[in-house]
This record gives sequence, structure tokens and C-alpha cells, in this order.
Amino acid sequence: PGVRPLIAGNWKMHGTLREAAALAEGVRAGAVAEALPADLLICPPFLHVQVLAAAMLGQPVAVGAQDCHAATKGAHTGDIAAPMLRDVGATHVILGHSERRADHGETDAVVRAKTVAALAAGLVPVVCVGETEAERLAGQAEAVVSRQLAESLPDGFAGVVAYEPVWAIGTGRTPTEADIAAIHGTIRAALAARFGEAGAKTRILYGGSMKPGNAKGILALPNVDGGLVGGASLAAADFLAIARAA
Ligand code: G2H
Repeated sequence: PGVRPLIAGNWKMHGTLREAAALAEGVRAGAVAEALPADLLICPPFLHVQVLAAAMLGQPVAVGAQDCHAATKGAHTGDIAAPMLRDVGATHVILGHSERRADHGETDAVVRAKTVAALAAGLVPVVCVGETEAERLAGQAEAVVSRQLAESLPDGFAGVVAYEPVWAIGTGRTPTEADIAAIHGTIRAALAARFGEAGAKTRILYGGSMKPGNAKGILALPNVDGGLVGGASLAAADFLAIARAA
């Protein structure tokens, strides 16, 4: 209660430009056809951000990227700076996704620096945290997530947090609703303790194998303010069904 949910699609490394445009149009058409109970965000690969941001201008679908560099410019071959994303119309950026942490060795300190850069550029950062399966089995889930939050979020943070247990990503497995509620409660307490009123209102998304069939139960949990959806965001009908469940 209070904050309007956010349903964010993380398209990862999928789709041609033509497919991306068709998917975005499907989401847009659904969003204008009915009054959905959630804000919508789609995060295509970098290459498609500019075209989709232009297509979604003035529409009820925000467009974001999946990463940015911590610097505003410079000799960083292959990277994209936060002001470049803002320049082409992006409003959000996913940071610290576990696939970035794993594939590119992103540490909490790197994620924090990128978050600072995103905020400075006027982008809303969607900062991801989450434990591995080994960490959960060792009873360390809450400790790991608390550490990632403390070290990945800069002072003055204003954005979105996404809890994504690594072992639930793309696997079809999800934590129990009780486990999701417990971690989200821990995240809320940490945000409120550090950021006060802003932390109490920060949207905390759940991510990891969210789909139409499990969205209603997860999105009804306390301190779950939306979802970060991977696989199921690649079909407009599934993505809209999840938004409808918010
Ligand atoms: C978690 C999620 C989206 P999926 O990575 O960020 O992906 O829904 O495919 O598990």
C-alpha cells in the first residue's frame, strides 16, 4: 500500500531490432487498452534503447538499459555511459544484476559507483541483490543481501531495489512466499534505517522466475512492490498478465 507497483522487463541479450520493436508495441498496446495497476518498464539491449525510447515517448511504458559505466566518458572500449542513456531517452538502468556480477566480476563497490553515475545522470537505478544457492543453504541469505545492500547503495540513494535470488533466475524455481516476505522485510528495514522516509517508500521488486502463474501470490506479499521479470517479459501477453496481477 502506498507505492504503485513497478513491473520491469529485463530482456537480457534477446531479440533483433524488429522483434524488440514488436514486443514493445505489444506491451504498449496492452498498457493503453486497460488500466493496469502497475507502472511498466522495459529494458532492452543497449542497441535497441534509443529506438524503443523514441517509440514509447508519451506512452505508459518506460524504457531503461541493463547496465552503464561508472564514468561519464573516457577510454572505456565497449562501454556505455549513463548520460548517453539519458540522452537517447532512457529513464532507468538495471545495475548489479547477478549476471553482470558473475560475467563481468562486478563487485558491490563497482555497483555503487555505477549507481552514483546513474543518479547523477538523472536515471532511476534498479539495483539488484540476491544470494546464491550455496549461501542460502548455509543460512546466509539475509546476511549476504544485507551486505550487498549496504555496500551497493550510495548515500542519498533514490531508486529501486530488486531482490533476485541467484538460484531462482531462469530456473523455474522460486523461494517460498514466506522466504520472499522475510527477505523483503529485511531489505525494507535496512532501507528505512539508512534512508528514513525515502527508504520506507523505496520500491522493492522481486525477481527470479516470475511468471503469470506465480505473480499474484508473490506480488501480494508485504514489501513486494513489483517484479523484475526476465524470461516471461519476452512475451507481451505474459508480461501484461504479470502487471495485471500487481
Ligand atoms: C532474473 C529475472 C530477470 P528470469 O534475472 O531479471 O530473470 O525471470 O528469467 O528468472
